[in-house]
Amino acid sequence: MSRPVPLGVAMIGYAFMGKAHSNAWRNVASYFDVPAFEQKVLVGREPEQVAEAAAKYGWSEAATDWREVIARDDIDIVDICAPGWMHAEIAIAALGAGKHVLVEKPLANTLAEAEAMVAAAAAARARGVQSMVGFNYRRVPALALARELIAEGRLGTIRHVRAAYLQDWLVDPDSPMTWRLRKETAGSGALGDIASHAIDQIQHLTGHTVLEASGVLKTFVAQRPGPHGLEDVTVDDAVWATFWLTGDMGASVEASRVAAGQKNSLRIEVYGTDGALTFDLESLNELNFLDATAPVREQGFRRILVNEPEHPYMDAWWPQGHVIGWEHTFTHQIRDFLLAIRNGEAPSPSFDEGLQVQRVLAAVEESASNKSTLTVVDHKSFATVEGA
Ligand code: SOE
Repeated sequence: MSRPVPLGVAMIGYAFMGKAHSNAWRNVASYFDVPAFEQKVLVGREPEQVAEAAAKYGWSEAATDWREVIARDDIDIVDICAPGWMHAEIAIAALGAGKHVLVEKPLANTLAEAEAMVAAAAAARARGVQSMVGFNYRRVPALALARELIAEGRLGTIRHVRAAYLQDWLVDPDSPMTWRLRKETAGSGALGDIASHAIDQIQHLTGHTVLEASGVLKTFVAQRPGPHGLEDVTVDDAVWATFWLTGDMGASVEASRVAAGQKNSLRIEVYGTDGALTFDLESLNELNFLDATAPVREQGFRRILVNEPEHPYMDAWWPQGHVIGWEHTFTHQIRDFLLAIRNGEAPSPSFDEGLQVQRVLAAVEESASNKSTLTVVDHKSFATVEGA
């Protein structure tokens, strides 16, 4: 479906994710063998701000009308870094116009939007037009290695996985309202924003999918300063969820954006019959591995520094031991997206995989709203803190 190279790229949105994706577009061809492309146009609503961002981030043009941009004949790829409420409309239109689409996670704000995006992606794929959702942590070399070890059976049968994604950028009750704190623009709070990464990891690392979900959602700060005074927060600050998956596997996920002191800590633990793995995004070059088949006297987690040329993606960067960063995962993501387009293959995670995560998010929300948790009857309070 693609025109002869170079592929023309348009990006919608230039905030945090637009900055991270732009960095990846600017660097990918310097380190990986990818088809030729041009960073043609950056799209945003504020003309002066988007023009400044385009110049800063290496885009040839700036525009304010995404519909006009996706209709252009010189655009082959649309990278959607806009807020979640815009994902479905832009992606469906771009796919319909024959453009390959990369969209930030989660796929959509609602299950219905996600299902419509999957239908559009299937129709486009039949015409050779590819689509991908940006769960970038799949491209952390340490997590890609973890998946290889699990697939090779080094952990045996996986029994359970624990994941926690903790941040604290909302711990101050006076932190102002943003689109991420309104249900109509974000869909949900910590659940869709960061628990979605953990849920994708649990399924991707193990190859199993969630069958049953239960959860509780909590909004600790009910109102925050908005443009016209205090405004109701309509999404969760934190979520606790438990899952049952195929393969008789259990899992738990917690996510919070008010976990004081935790800056961007995605911790994952995988426990199997023959071994275990632990990972922390704040030490993303390291994977801790336990071989439970070793003689007990020798057992213990050992640290693998995932910076050898043999490790996923690492042969493109520096000699062994020269660590990489959070932003490299976006470069790996763009590399894989471009290679899939060149090879006429469906990139992963596909919109279908994004829909599976969306189904899990919806199940947690429904469980939380059904109040399926039971009250501990006649509990005795041992509170010793005044007013606890
Ligand atoms: C939330 O602040 C956030 O930016 C997420 O939206 C990203 O997906 C995550 O990678 C970093 O934190």
